[in-house]
Amino acid sequence: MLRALPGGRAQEQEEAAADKLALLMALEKKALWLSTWMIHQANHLRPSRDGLKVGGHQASSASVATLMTALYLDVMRPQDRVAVKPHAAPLFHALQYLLGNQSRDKLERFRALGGAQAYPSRSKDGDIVDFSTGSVGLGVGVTLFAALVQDYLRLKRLVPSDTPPGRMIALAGDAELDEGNIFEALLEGWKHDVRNLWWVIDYNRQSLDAVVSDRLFGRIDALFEMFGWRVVTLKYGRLLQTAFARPDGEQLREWIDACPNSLYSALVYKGGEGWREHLRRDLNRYPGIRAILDEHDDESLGRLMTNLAGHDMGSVLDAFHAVTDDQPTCFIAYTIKGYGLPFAGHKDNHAGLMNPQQMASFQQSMGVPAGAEWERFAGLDLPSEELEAFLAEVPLAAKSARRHRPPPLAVPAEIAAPRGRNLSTQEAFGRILGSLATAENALAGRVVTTSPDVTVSTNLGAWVNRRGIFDRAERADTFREEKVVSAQRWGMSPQGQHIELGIAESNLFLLLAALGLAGPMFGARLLPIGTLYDPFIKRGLDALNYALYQDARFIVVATPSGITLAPEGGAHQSVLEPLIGIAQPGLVSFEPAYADELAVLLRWALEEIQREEGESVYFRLSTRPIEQHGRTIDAALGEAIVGGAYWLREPAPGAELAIAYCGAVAPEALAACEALREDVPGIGLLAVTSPDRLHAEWRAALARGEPSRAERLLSALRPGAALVTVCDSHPATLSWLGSAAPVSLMPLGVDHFGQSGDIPDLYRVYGIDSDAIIDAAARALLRAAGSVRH
Ligand SMILES: Cc1ncc(C[n+]2csc(CCOP(=O)(O)OP(=O)(O)O)c2C)c(N)n1
Ligand SMILES: [Mg+2]
Repeated sequence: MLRALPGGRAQEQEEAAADKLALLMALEKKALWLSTWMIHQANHLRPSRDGLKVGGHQASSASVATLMTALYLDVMRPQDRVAVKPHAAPLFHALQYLLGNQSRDKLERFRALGGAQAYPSRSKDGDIVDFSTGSVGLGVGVTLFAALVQDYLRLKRLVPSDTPPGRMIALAGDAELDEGNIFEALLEGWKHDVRNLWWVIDYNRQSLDAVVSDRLFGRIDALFEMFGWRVVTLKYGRLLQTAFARPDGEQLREWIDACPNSLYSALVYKGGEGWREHLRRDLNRYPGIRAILDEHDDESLGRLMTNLAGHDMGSVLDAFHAVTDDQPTCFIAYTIKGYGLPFAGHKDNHAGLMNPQQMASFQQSMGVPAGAEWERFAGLDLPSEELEAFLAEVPLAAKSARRHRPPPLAVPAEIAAPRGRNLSTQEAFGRILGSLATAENALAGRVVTTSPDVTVSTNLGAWVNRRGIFDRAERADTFREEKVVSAQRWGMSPQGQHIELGIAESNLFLLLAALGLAGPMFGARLLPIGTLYDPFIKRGLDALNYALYQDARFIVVATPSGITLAPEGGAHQSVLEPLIGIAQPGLVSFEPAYADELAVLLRWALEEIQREEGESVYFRLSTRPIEQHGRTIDAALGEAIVGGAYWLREPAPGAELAIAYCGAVAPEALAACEALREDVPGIGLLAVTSPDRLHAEWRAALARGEPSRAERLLSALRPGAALVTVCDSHPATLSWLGSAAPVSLMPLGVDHFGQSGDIPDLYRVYGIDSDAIIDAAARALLRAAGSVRH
């Protein structure tokens, strides 16, 4: 809605609105052209070297052309942040090109190396992208958590709170609403009373394979309303509304309302003739309808019948501008997939590409002369200067940083290791955070913890007792007020530094994504630490991958883990997670055995997640108390712990045998080492704190042609010596060490489902107790001897 001009000059106001509408419609037309052309030239004009279709989504882009043009070129303000429907990337790039933020060169290299990305990417496309998207549903979900993070920062005054908040906007495909993560997020958002959230659903009634079920959207609006959202439905454009207002127009509205999605889509594709045939058959008895049919030729009838509000710039602008408060709002915008293109409405159009003939006639209809395909205003009826002036005034073009780069927060030189004879890494973690909670430094003020209903059982209790739970409102701890004794103090307030989530690991990782982007997104760094049970990483794995793909920075503490969680049994046991730690890009993983190692590593992690080229960090911890060393860690040992491995028992030069262990099986490895020392006096015991770091460094060193850390460590043994590896996870976690050095390796570990038991029984059954290590050592020694002979 345009603001009233001084003096209430209604006519001028109307004229200005009409001018703006004309400009936006012209630019929408251009964005549609550019997105279509970008895909066309990538597929048809760029020489193919591999025989692969390049792809790109012309139909999906066309479907959101009006909505996105309205948002990017008029509605959005600099502080708003957007997750764009992944397959609308070409249209997104086109709009950024019109705004002068995207180069022609990148558009020409759409989907080629170094060019504009297939799906909007924060890290590859740069500052223009707020949230990466690609895995449908996750981009929608993350906006909700970003809204929560924005509130967290504003309520704590970590960012200015006297400027208006940004709206977190998701442009969602309708089929994205089949993804469960959206509903998990909705529920969580409702609990946290999220604000300033817009989800714009491109309701084109088509997914990839098919036309979406009619029944789905009969319920969607009620569902959003149930969660406190405002629902704005943009159904019919102005042409259709005018037709409905004519005699018998109501019949036409009822006919369209009742028209099944698949028939509507098919008729969109068939065009005027198809509409006429059906309307004649069903509504010919109404004179008003007959008049409408007579007045329209096929082309204009097609235009009328496809005049949905999601393609009607005036309706779209009115709907967006009418929302001025912070209530979460869902816009259900009726659109047509492929609108304005020859395959509009065709159910197979998702990956469809216009062929060269279709493209030639589209180019002609767009009035774009040959050779002027990339010109920003070619073929538009309005003067270039006017278009240029308009674009320069677009709110989003205002020179304010889209991406912030706040400096790192200082991390203390040392974090004290918790004391105690027997400690588990999980308890050590809880105690380290507990003492951090008492620290009055800037760092502690930026730590934010979160957990999906396992806060207490992952040992965050001490931290939460001190730092409190975050809530928009002050809420007393009822149990405390009622004097019910409990170790947990769960007072809630805007000052709280723990965000408690319901049990949904996908939400945990989406929240970590949003928290981990607080610095670049809102200008204030947070140091997020999320806890969960190790096996349930898999439950949120795509969201974790999604968070890391966009370079969000956080610490994940996963505990308990492995079969070491013993009585908890097979359903809770984790096996392959250390391999995720090794293989997952953007994530460094550690599995320390001792409390002092964890203290060194947590300190390092707080720095790592703030480093420009750093990564997020995953700790795999355990509830098993093990005897501690009572040692002091000097700089060299600290460096080795961070590097991934050190000799807990140094081997004699040229030793015949060593054991390498990782994590909670340290006592078994130590016991086996002591038992074997009688027969093999030079035996070494290698403590591996990070198979991931060790593996990565091994590859990097190989590429440089230098000896790797693993190789240097193992070179203390004689070439061909025996090495037993043992871990409470899949044996492949460590078995690669057999390639890093000339050893005869025997890998122990767990490679099938666990069961309830105690540690001695389970370690025996799964072959990772000290007897198993001793047996494996004997076999490895025999093999090693054999390999020397031959
Ligand atoms: C998690 C996930 N599963 C599958 C896909 C493959 N995929 C890409 S788009 C799409 C259909 C999307 O339909 P909709 O959201 O309605 O988008 P539109 O109709 O606007 O193209 C599918 C299944 C994906 N990108 N992500
Ligand atoms: Mg769709």
